[in-house]
Amino acid sequence: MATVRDTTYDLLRALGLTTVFGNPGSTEEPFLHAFPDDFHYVLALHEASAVGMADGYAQVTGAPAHVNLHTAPGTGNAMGNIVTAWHNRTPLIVTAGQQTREMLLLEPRLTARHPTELPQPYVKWAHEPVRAQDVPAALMRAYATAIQPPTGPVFLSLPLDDWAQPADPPPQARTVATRFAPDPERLRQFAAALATSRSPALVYGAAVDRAGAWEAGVALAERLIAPVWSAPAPERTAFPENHPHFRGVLPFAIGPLADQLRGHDTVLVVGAPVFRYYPHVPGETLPDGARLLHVTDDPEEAARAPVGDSLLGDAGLTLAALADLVPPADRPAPPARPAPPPVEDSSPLSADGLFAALARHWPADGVLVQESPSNLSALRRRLRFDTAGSYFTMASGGLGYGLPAAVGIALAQRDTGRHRPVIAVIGDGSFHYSVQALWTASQLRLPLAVVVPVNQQYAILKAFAELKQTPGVPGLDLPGIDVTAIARGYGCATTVADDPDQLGEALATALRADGPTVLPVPIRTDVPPIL
Ligand SMILES: Cc1ncc(C[n+]2csc(CCOP(=O)(O)OP(=O)(O)O)c2C)c(N)n1
Repeated sequence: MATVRDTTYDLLRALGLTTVFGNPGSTEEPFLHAFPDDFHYVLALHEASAVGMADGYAQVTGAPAHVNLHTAPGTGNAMGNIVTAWHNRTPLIVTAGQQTREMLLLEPRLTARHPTELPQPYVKWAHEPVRAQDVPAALMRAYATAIQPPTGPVFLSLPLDDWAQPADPPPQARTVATRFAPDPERLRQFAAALATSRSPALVYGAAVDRAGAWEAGVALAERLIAPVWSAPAPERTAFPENHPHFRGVLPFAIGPLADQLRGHDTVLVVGAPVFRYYPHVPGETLPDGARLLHVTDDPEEAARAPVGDSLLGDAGLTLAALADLVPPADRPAPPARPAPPPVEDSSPLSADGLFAALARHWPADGVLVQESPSNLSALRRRLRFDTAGSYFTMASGGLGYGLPAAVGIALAQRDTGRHRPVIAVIGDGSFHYSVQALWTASQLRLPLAVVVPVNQQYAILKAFAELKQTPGVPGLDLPGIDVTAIARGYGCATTVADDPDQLGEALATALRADGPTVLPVPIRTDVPPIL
C-alpha cells in the first residue's frame, strides 16, 4: 500500500521537482529516508544558503525550486532569503518539518508553533495539512500557487509522522497558466497614449528579463524611437546596455529620479514597481506634466503606485502587443548615454579601476551575481550587460543572498547544459551573511569565481549616514578579517589580486577550474556618495 511519502515523491517527480535544496534535521528525516536515486539533495550548511541557492537555481532554470527546511529554527534562519525570494518573485516551494502530530498538543522540543504564521507575510500561501493524506494534494496546490503570477514562495509545514501513513489516491499533476495577456481595450488606450506622446520614455524592470522579453522591449523602443532607462535598483537587467537608446539606471530616490525623466510627457514603466526607492530624498514622483503608464502582473504593485494608470498583464505579452499597436515614430534618435570618465590609476585600485579591469577580462556570455552595495554605481558604470539572463541581485535589500544565489545559478548553468561562466561580486561585509555557501560550491565542484572588493568597512552605511547627517554610528568598520583563510577553510582556491592584469589572469584561471575560487581585491576606502 502506497504511503504519503511514496505518493509525494511521485508527485515531486511528475512536477520536475527532483532537486531538493536543504539542511536536514530530525523533523525532516522521515521525508528524506531512503532518498531516491533520481533525486539530488543539495546540502547547504545554513538555511539562508539553502533558500538563496534555490532562488538562483529557480531563476535560471525558469522553473520552481524545492527547499526543505528544519522546523521553526530552520525556517527562522531561512527567513531573510525568503523575504528576498518574495521581492524577487521567485517561485519556491518551501517545505519544513514539524514535530509528530500525536505530541503537538503538549508542544515537544522542535515544535513549530503557529507554523503557518512564521513565514508571513513573505509567502503567497502557508499551510499545514489537516490530515497526513492531504500532504500530496497540498503540495500540488502549493506548486500551482507559486508559479501563477505574481510568482513567489509558498510554505508547507509537514509533521514528521505523516510520511509513513497510508496515502489516499494520488492527486492529479495539474498544469496552470503562468502568464496572462492585458485587457485589449485598456491596451489600446496605452498604445494611443504612447503613439500621441511628444516625448515618451521607457523604464524597464526585472520582469522583462523574467518574461524572456528583451526582443519585445527593444522592438517597442525602436518603434517609438524612445530612450530606455533601467528601473531603479533592478534585480535583473532588461535591455541591451550597448543599445544606442539605453540611458542607464534610474536613481533610487524620489526627487533625483524625477529629475532624470524631465522633458518627457509620457513614462511607460514595465515590469517594475513605481518606484523602488531607498534613501528618502523628497520631491515630485514625476516631472511636471508627465503622465505615467504602468504595466505589471501584480495587482498589489499596481495599487501601491503613487501616480499613474496601470495595466495588468505579463511584461512580455504586453510589450509585444504594444510594439504591434504603436505606429513607427518619426523623431530624432534619443541622445547617446554619456561615456564614463576615464579610470584613474591608483593603488590600491578604486572600485572603478576594479570593475574596468573586470570589464576588460569579462568572459563571453558571463553572468554576474552582484552584492556589493557601495560599489554598485561604479560597477554599473564599467560593466555593461547586453544579453538576457546576465545579471542577478536581490530585490529586497537583504544581504546574504548573492553568494548562495551564485552557487544555485552556477549549478543551474551546469544542469541546464548552458555552462555560462558565473562571476559573483560580493562586498567583504556581505560575504559573511551566507558564507557557508562556498562549501556547497566546493563540494559540487562548481567553477564559480567570487570577487570580493575588500574595503574593510560597511561603506554604504557610512554614505547613508553622511546623506542623513547622522554622524557617530558605531559598527561600520571591519578590520582583521582574513577572507583568504575563510575561503580556504570551505575548500575554495584563492588568489589575492591587487592589480588589473593579475585580476584578469586569476579570473581566467578561476573560470577554468573545477571548483570555486575566491578573489579578494583590496580597494580604496574612500566612501562613494549614495546617490
Ligand atoms: C541582512 C542584512 N543585514 C544588515 C543589512 C544592512 N547593511 C546594508 S549594506 C551593509 C554593508 C555592506 O558591506 P559590504 O558588503 O562590505 O559593502 P560596502 O558597503 O562596503 O560596499 C549592511 C550591513 C542588510 N542590508 N541586510
